[in-house]
Amino acid sequence: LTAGVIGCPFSCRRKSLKAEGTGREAATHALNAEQTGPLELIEAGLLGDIEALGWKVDFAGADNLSKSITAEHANGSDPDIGKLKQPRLVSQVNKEVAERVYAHSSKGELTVTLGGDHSLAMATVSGTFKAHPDAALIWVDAHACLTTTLPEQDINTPLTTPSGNLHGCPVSFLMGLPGTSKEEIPEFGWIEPVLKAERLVYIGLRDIDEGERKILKDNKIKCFTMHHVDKYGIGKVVEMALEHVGQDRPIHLSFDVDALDPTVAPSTGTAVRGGLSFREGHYICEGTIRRFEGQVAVAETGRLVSLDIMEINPSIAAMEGDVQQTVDVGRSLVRCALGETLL
Ligand code: DIR
Ligand code: MN
Ligand code: MN
Ligand code: MN
Repeated sequence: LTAGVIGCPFSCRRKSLKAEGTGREAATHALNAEQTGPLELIEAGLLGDIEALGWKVDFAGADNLSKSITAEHANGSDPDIGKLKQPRLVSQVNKEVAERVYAHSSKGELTVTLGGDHSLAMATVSGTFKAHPDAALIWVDAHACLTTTLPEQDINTPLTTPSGNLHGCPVSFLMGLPGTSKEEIPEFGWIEPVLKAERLVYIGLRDIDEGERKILKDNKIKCFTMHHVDKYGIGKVVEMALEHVGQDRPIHLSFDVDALDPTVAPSTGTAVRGGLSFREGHYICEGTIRRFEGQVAVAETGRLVSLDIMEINPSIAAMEGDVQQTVDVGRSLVRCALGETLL
């Protein structure tokens, strides 16, 4: 078994690009200063963790997106499209990462992508679904990451998000929702709408805007919000989620650490109170209770083909120890998804 590990220290937020000086080096520096999550995970020993679980690791480096992260983008020549910030940069980085994910996936490897920004799911889902067209996506997040399409929006820029941050809308692009077509936004024309509504299930949602609520309802997308986690318990929620997407599909698990409660994962950009506990987050990834009737988690299905651990941001810390805690959680989520707690 081989795990292809991709680290992408990357932010969709413009402030990350305000570097001292000019040139690619400055741009890369600025990004890394804001988004060293993957680097910290690697330095903490994640690759050794994975190998200790019996995997062979194919890792190409956590900071070598040199082709995409260019000085040109750092110096303001990437004007907004509608509300979207840094659209060309985000698109280019994702296009490159998508190729890498596909390269691993098409060899039959499990791909682990470390973020960095959750807009990277454009890449990870595109690459994974190209290799596994019948896959299902389990999206663990406080947020739905669906764009809103407002009728009053400028006709040239139908895509809008309240924040303009592209981490708020990767799922829309992957589903091909109105406003995301090649004609409407050619800058993202490489993204194929590979994701069908019935192959997507959310766990952990608790911060949904009105436009997203409508998209979720109109498309009958299965959601297990924090309300459902409280009501049914995480074992039942994961069981129902897997049942919903179908028994034999390959699974892509996209895990935004802001799905966890901020007391569990504090170093993240858009923390929301009332999230998953440490154990609930790990339960989704692992398979410790496979002897319980019917209740299985993602890893123990043996169908996990792609894992994203996203939005670990070591530049955010209110208290000493926050970064360490968040990096440790990310690391143990990966371990659990790769079988650590399987007997
Ligand atoms: C917020 C945050 N809805 C936005 N989205 C996040 O910026 O559009 N998704 N953080 O995970
Ligand atoms: Mn982000
Ligand atoms: Mn989120
Ligand atoms: Mn997210």
